[in-house]
Amino acid sequence: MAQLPERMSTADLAQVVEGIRTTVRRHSTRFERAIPLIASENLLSPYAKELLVSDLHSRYAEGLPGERYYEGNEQVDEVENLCLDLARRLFRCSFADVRPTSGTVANLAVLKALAEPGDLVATSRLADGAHISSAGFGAFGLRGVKPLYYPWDPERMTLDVAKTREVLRAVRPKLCLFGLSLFLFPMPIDELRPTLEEIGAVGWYDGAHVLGLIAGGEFQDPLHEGAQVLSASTHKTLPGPQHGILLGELKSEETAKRLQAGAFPGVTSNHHLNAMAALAVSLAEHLAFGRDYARQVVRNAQALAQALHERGFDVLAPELGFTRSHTIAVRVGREGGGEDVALRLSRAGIITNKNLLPGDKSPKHPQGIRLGSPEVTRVGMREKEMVAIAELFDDLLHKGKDPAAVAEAAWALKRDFTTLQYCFGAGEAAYRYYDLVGRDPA
Ligand code: DSN
Repeated sequence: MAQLPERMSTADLAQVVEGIRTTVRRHSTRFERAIPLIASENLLSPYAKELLVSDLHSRYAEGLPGERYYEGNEQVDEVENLCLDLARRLFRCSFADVRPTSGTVANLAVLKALAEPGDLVATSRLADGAHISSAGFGAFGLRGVKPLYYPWDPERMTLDVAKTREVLRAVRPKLCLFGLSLFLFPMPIDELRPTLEEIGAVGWYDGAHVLGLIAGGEFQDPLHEGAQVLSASTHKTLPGPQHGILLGELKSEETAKRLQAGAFPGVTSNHHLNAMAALAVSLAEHLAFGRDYARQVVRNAQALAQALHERGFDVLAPELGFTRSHTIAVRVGREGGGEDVALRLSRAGIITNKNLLPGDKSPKHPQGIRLGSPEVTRVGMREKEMVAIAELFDDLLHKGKDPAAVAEAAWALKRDFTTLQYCFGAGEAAYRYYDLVGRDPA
């Protein structure tokens, strides 16, 4: 770990700044040369990225458009009203709030608005794929609500509908959270809708991972299947800035007001106006290109899963076609376990993460890795390249090929895929991983 001396001159600090810039350049070049398969990451379009470093970054605008606590917000209001309109249009819904600054903050806003400390909130277990918001050490704990876990069907990698109905009827939670971070298949909300109505529970969907697929018509449509509110981050399969969003088909004006108050002043002050403006661009781009993008994301995930399966990898849910989303899960106990395999892949230029799978006890030593297709699709890769990526896995993890040689082969594959697709300006403003900060001189 870098250690700074206790006393530092201005010249020393200037050197520190240069060092930070160099390190970030090295990071950018590393990612340009790598095969990034983190299911929750994506690349921001040039026009959206430009707005992240605009003057908006320096400003405040608390409250709603037209009802601010600061002056100078006329243009901010114009952009935010557009952003809200684009969000409602893209998700075919009547309510949007684009002020949460992340997915977890959006989840906190929902918990603040729709639950009280001590309430039971139905959700999934972390080992079954839930986000850390559902944990006692996460947003649930912060709001003081208690998780009621859905019975899980590990074969189908989704909740067990019949048993869930029984549990919901017996316990009657007032809020039921659907949505996962290991999100392979749609959640059976439409099947549970009558039960939610019977017990008077609000259906809440965390759509962070699959937001761009929902918008692109490639996954389920939770707000029209029985969920009233959808919370999400905006930078996964929806390739926007790191930000958050609330969407809804709400049953009352009062719920809308509670959610807005949950967002501000509940869990935000300023809402990162630069990111909000970048989100507006990303929503417009997804309206234009999202259907094609979402379709290819799912096809690529399925092609990668199939190619890995054919090479002897234990990809989950083969009878169900492995996945209906951007994500696949691979049990890698035979290859050394999730922690070891993710590290070895990273040294060979393939970026993944270790992941809990059903039955796992230790988050540090899980059996699985999670792979996602959002970023490789964004740079134009298709099914053929997914097969080539599976070959790299096989070479490294089954045939014992040298990691440095695999990393070279990864860059040879990636070299033709370093510009962005599915956005405005893709051709003219050729996107590069190192665009604003420059290239690693090494
Ligand atoms: N940490 C993200 C993920 O990788 O799924 C969710 O916030």
